[in-house]
Amino acid sequence: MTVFLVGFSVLAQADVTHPLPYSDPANEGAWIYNERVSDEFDGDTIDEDRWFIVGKFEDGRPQYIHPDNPNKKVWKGRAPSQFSGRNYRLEDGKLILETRWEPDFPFSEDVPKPHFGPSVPYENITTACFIGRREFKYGYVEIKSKAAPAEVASGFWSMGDGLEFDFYELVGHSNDPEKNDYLDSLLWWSIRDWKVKPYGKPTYTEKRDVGFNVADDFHIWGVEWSEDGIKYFIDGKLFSDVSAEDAHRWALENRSMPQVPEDYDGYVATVPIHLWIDNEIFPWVGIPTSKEELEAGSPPELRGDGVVDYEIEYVRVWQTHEQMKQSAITANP
Ligand SMILES: [Ca+2]
Ligand SMILES: [Ca+2]
Ligand SMILES: [Ca+2]
Repeated sequence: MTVFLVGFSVLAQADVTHPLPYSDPANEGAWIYNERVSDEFDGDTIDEDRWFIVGKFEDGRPQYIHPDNPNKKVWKGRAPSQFSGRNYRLEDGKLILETRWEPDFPFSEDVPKPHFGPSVPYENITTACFIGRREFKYGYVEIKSKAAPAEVASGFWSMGDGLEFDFYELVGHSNDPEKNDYLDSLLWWSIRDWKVKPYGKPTYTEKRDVGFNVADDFHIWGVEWSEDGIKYFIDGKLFSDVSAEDAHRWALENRSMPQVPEDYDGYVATVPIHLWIDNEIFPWVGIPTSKEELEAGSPPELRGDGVVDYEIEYVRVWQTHEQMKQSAITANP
């Protein structure tokens, strides 16, 4: 009888058409692939019911209108780079986000005041941004990707109500030889609170060397996220294990000016999120000032066109039965 039940439960859970988390090939977590928010990027076109492509062109101008909330102010990118809806392609089952040296782009005249870093105009460089249109809360989020080998951040992150949850912001190359070895293998991930001053500062963050150059090859980044905390996996191996209590403690110890109240709960990753995949120039890291500088980290055969690639094989989200039920209750249609 026991044998029969074990066999039955394996059959019920195994699904030949859906992959399993790389760190859990036996599916001990009973993960169910969430088709609504995952994307294998194996088709010929982007499913725009799934993704908002920021800065799509209409009448020769990039448009910044959110399809689900036309009155919402849409961020145009981290200046000097601006999001362009032209900066992607689908190739060999991958989504390729392009950062381009494009001085002739019809850049916005706004000079944004960022929360962090200097105020600089939009100029010279365009990047891509995909925002998931459907939300979910808790689960196992995995991306197989290769960062751009350039002085531009390749990002995989998310936003929820008052929450920013950054899975990674990878800089594959720095034009400063003294910083390059540090930056090209640095994982920076954070939970940020946009509801409490100082807005957008981390309530938990880690900056750690992953031991390889993030732009050299594809790697699998997995984040198991629940109300109890976060387990971070790289290429199937546990890299970081942070309980909700750890995040709570970190916030109380590190959040000052103003100091957060004693009863502040730093584990703010407790609301539904929308996924973001994008490239951003981080002015505090460095700004490429020419086509040559943008492509300085590229292999010689890929230099000269003024384009660098951030490659994404897939984005997958799994949830437990209970998490899926909860997400379905709160999700947008
Ligand atoms: Ca794929
Ligand atoms: Ca390094
Ligand atoms: Ca190139």
